[in-house]
Amino acid sequence: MTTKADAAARIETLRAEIRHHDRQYYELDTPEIPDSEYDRLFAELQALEREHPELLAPDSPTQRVGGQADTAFAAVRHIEPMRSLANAFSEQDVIDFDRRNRERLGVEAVAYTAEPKFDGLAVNLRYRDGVLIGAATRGDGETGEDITANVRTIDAVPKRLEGETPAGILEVRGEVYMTRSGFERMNKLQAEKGDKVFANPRNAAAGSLRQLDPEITKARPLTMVSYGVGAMEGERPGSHFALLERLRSWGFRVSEEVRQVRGVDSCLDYYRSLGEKRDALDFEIDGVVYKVDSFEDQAKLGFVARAPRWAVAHKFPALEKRTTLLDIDVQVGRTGAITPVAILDPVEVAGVMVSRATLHNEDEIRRKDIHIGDMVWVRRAGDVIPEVVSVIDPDKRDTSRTRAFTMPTECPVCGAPVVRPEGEAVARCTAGLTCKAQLSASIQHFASRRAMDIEGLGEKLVDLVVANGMVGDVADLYRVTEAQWGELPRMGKRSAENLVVALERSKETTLARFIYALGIPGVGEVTARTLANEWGDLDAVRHADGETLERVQDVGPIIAGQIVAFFAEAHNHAVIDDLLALGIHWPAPVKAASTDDSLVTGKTFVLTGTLEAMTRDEAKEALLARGAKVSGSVSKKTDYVVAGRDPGSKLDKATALGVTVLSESELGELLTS
Ligand code: 5U1
Repeated sequence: MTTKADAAARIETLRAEIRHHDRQYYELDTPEIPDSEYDRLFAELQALEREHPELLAPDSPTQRVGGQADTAFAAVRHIEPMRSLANAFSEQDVIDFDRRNRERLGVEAVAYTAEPKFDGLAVNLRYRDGVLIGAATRGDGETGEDITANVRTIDAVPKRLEGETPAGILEVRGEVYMTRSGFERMNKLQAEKGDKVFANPRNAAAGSLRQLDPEITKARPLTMVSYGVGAMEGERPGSHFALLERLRSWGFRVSEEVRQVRGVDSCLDYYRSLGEKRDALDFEIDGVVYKVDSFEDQAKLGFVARAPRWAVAHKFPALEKRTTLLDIDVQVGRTGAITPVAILDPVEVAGVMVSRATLHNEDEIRRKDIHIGDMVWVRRAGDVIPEVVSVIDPDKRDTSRTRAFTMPTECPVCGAPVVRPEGEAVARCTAGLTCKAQLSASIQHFASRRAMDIEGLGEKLVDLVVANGMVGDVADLYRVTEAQWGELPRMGKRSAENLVVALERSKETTLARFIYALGIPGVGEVTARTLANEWGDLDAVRHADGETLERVQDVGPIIAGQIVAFFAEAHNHAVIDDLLALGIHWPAPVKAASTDDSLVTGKTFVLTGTLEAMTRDEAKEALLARGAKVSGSVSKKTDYVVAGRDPGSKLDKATALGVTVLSESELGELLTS
């Protein structure tokens, strides 16, 4: 037990720190520490106050729910307070939570609803007779900020409820968030315009919601998921799960991942299985919420201080960790872009060891005031490359042990001059494909899964064949013989055989994949597919002028210019002709000849469950190639839901909305019709 004097001093420090971070988080949308670090400070304060109850003060951050309402927006009092959740950081915490519930309710096993905890911004929507009349942030739990005008711009928020509309007042609670892909797109745009770049999707969502101009909010990719109600006139269903169903029927988005579970083992199974999916999801979740399902039981359990006894947030490992930045290396990419890479003291971030992280470019290093030797926050989220988010206490850095980074003036691989054109953020090696780093990266891109999909041709092998001069361009790959592959270090006879088969197989491709594989700067998968769909013919793309290209959807003057510049190089035409002569081919154009007549053109599909004959990606590609749209969620606008094995709740929703459900073989028939 700490002495009272020590505890009092530490409590004071912790309260001041937490207040500071509350302001940074809730009012300024610029948190300085990740949530996990905040949770740690908060838990330490709670533990000390428990140990020394005489030091508890009514204004301690532990005695209130969340942030303070800001002055920029009008204050709104919630009809029913918005509670926060107690946290569970370990399985034992969840076991204790369940034991307390069983004891208090006097039952053998408790039924829970388990759901993802979205990492967004909690909001309260107010409806009168089924019509949206207001929206507010959580604020301090009693009073929030009026963000009605901004929330109205979010498509996922129903402005008028569907179906059997509830009479009187209804408060709906949920989380406004930004998808990972939306966040990446938005940040890229912000950086291009020289505007504020956000550290993570949560900050981006918070910053977007608290704009004074709703037009700005409207342009941001925000969505909302609903997870409960506050005040509600009229009859309530008997359980939380049934309430979520009702919210769905009124047109709210409810997570597809919600499940009813019974007993603590099922809770923990749910946690593990969602944890495994976490990286693959297009949205960030920071844990799982278990709620006692029966409302009658919830009422029996009641509340303690700031949180209900009947619910707990079981947290996932943090996506941000602190470590030392040991050095900054530079990497040469496919287009010669020189990217500074942080070499880190290896640290485990949410189950993965991270020892390198991108620093994007020189300007980012200056903007974040990063020096070699600094202590930094590192973030790993989904499939995105880990990045250095910020420096910890830059004001306290020991300058005798840190140094600033300078961009090299010569390419570290080939020695050619590095130039950074006026007004551009990226510095480039000027040697083109004579630089082995650029050549190697181009070949890796060409061979990658979403391009020519040459199985077995990984980074190390490509580096090797480039380094020893066996391959001078992508077409040379098809000229290397099985015997030559087999002579390479660590390449057995079997691997060489398989590689030759994979190369042969890759010759049968699609036009979209081929265009993407060429690695034209600015032409990603989507643009490649659009070009292929629009024209269905490589020659049309090769010889198009900028003006014609700009007529294609999503192709602006910059990308059009990059395509024209690519095809202005005689060398690129020579490589393409060589590839075609080596036998690379694709089916005759679908769109140009017959897409307009295709049964799937213009229709919206949702794919759910496991498909047998093809992957979901392949089915999606086939549909997109025929002019269909593929969406991630079922709504009244969905034309078909394709249900594979274990289809989940999307199938239930399709049935409820009367959307046509197709089997995989029926999809196959549609695609070939
Ligand atoms: N999914 C989910 N997130 N979340 C956050 N449910 C949920 N419930 C909450 C909060 C703060 O609070 C109620 C249990 C009061």
